[in-house]
Amino acid sequence: MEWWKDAIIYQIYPRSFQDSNGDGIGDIPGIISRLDHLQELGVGAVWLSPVYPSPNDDNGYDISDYKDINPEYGTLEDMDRLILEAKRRGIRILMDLVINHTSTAHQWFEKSRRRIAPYTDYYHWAPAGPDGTLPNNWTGFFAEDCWQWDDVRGEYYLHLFARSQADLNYHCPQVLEEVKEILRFWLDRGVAGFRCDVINLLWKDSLADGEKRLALTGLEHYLSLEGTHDILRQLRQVLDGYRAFTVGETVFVTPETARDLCGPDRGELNMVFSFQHMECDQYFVKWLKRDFRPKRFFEALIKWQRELPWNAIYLENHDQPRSIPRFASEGYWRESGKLLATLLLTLRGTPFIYQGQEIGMVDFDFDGADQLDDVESRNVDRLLSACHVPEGLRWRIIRRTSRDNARTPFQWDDGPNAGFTTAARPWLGVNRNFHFVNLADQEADPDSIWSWYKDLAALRREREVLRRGDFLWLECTHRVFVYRRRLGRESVTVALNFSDRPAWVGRRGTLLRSNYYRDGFDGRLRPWEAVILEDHGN
Ligand code: ISL
Ligand code: CA
Repeated sequence: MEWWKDAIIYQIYPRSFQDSNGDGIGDIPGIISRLDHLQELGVGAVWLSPVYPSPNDDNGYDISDYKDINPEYGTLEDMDRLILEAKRRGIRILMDLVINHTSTAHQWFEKSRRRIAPYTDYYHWAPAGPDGTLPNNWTGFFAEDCWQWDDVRGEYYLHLFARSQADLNYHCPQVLEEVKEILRFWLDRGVAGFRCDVINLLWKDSLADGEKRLALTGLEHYLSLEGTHDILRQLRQVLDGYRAFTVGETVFVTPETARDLCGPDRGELNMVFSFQHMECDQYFVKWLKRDFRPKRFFEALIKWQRELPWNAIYLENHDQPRSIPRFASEGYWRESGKLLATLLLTLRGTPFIYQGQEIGMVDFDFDGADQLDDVESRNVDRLLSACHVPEGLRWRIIRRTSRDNARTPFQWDDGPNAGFTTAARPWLGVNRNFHFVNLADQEADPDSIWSWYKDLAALRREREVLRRGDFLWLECTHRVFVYRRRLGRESVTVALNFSDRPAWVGRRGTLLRSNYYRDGFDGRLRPWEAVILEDHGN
């Protein structure tokens, strides 16, 4: 049963969801206490960003033990309780599987750096280059070198991400066996599957120099290689025993390369998170002007809708700025939140809602760099400052790109710290707009973004055409996107106006939904209006 074709999946960033014990850090008991919220929203599964023990250099994406829970978040018993309590509400739990790298605090790394068998080759170790330089010319994802010298071993190790995230070496066969064990460990506890972090980078074919590029030199030595496909097929054999689900986070994929990773005949992943539609907003550093191009965004979506039979649909996650200021307009905050919800929940594929998206949370309102936590932002800040970029400019760049934008605590109500924690200070600042943007207010308001999400989730459950129907685009201009979903004789049209001005579209039909009050639809869309129409005569 492909349950994931009918479900909406909700991403939780555990550190920022709900604190239960007043230490300012979200935790698993906190998540359990909020399961009713997720059930009300109508989600079928929850993906938890990492909850494993971790030094938190990259907030849990640096794992030091794959078979335990970070004491900050709770215990294995709490996790078991979460799985059970979620199941009682018809919600599955997905874990984040981060197997491209481990934390350097993992005991595998401790043993590997001491050359203790069988761990000696668990990581990519290399001596200095001939003239005492780094082993190769690769560059990493986080604005730092991707080689780090280790005194204990007397060699460098590879880290494509932060210095404390050492890349695992899949040329060493034990590594994959360890990963299979990890899968079984969690699947036996009742987890329904995994979101697989940067999963198309696992296999490095060699450590030879890469072709020089502006960013990520060395990419051709590890991007979506056959070795990775082979690993995924081996993991699939374990997963199949549990009928488990996987979504891969896959960087720099095209529909063609994505199909190789998640095509139904491939026996690898069930779907992937691709990035092309997310790259349709460019910031011109020179003018620092946001330049989101709706047409390119629609075209990217259309391309992926057409070329893959099924895929993951998302507009937000813990690495990206919030979607309302990014793709729509804070000036039309409510309309924009609903418009983006309409897009997310009516495209073909499995929609992923990121925590806070359902109440229209927006980017952080920090006052300065000292309030940042994200390792990437801090590295970028250091790099720009080394290049003598003035502070004001640095700050503007970081504000627009920082991953902390999406990581501020969930805004539950308008009490202290938005109901996230009873601590005086949460681990990351709460957005001061929580007085206007919070769940409690929106629950009381049938016209809120939250109510709209619930309503559309229900509509999607009722109308199979919205889940399983074909996708056909009808209009795609620099601000208007119109498409049709069709299943047998059922047909529904969605029309979206991504602009502050009214727009005309050449479609009619019975109005099912609009994010404005109106009786019928005459073809004229108001600013940031989204309508869903029932088509006739098909
Ligand atoms: O977030 C990014 C840029 O701002 C991406 O390049 C991101 O680093 C990439 O998508 C990989 O992300 C995943 O792996 C990282 C982790 O920091 C991210 O949070 C995770 O989603 C390393 O594990
Ligand atoms: Ca806590």
